[in-house]
Amino acid sequence: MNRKFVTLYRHIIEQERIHPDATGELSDLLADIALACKLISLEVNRAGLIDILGFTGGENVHGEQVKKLDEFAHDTLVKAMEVSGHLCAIASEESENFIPVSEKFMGERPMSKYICHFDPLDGSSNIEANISIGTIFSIYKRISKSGPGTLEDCLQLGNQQVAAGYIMYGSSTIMVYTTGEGVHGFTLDPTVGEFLLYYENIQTPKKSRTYSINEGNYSKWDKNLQSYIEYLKAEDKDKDKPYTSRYVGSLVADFHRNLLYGGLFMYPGDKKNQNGKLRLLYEANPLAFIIEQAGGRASTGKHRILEVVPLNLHQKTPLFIGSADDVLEAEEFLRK
Ligand code: AHM
Ligand code: MG
Repeated sequence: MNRKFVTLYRHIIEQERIHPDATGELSDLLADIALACKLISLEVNRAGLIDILGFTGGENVHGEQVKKLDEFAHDTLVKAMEVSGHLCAIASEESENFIPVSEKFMGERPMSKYICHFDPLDGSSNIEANISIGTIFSIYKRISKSGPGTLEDCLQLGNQQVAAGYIMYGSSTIMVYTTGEGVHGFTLDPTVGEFLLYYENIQTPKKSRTYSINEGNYSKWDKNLQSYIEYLKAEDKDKDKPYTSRYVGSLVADFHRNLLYGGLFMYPGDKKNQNGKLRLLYEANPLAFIIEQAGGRASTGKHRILEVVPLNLHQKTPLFIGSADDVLEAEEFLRK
């Protein structure tokens, strides 16, 4: 297959054909996300120019209100996705409550059957330093029968996801997604405005020699985690140690590097924040679905992420995610 000519949309349609009962609605949603993220990508690229062009004072050159980028990303995703009529609710890290999609957009389709969760612009505090940031999304089928979606629709176990993915705005813009049939990666070719396939069926190495964690929090961790990190840093040729440390501080960038090369990303709970910093619905669940599809593992340190019961929309969770053998070893240390 000439990969140059496999666009994201063609790939999604080919995946859809694996399921004879598919209606095409999920494919539409993925295409809508891709469109929204092309717009976000343009805006992220322009972010560095905003100071130079001098429109930080609230208005841009067109006299329009300049929004913070994460707000822009949230609005763009909501607008792009609600018009399809396939969603009955949206939940976003940028919004306190979920957004029930109004009957207006459901139009002919009061049975709109999907829910979408997203973190519109993760790592946005890194923008000014030109560090890669990303959008993370996750799609579920509704539980309620009709009308606008409910909180119950939004609070489903991660193992109920039907699709998940992320877009990384880095040296190039890439999109990685799964619908439960492997993990596939695309690069945005800005000349034609298309995401083109660059990596089909990504499998992450079973064992790595890279760990990613904010070690500045060391003094707040429990003893078992401290000794696990010491263990990773100790010399042991037979175990391919010491491990190397890589931490961007931008989840999508850390996750993507570890997905391709192998690695263990950790954001644990600590004395101050028992459940760490990352959100179950917007960050942990979608990345857990992807890593499992790529042969890796995702855990709270004790339990499989995809089986954690969400009790509220912005619930946080400790996260240990990446190469399966490394996550297993971390779990062993934490149990001691
Ligand atoms: P955000 O959702 O406010 O952008 O925060 C999430 C980010 C992740 O991208 C990253 O992994 C983490 O925060 C880094 O946190 P820390 O600076 O505590 O290491
Ligand atoms: Mg985030």
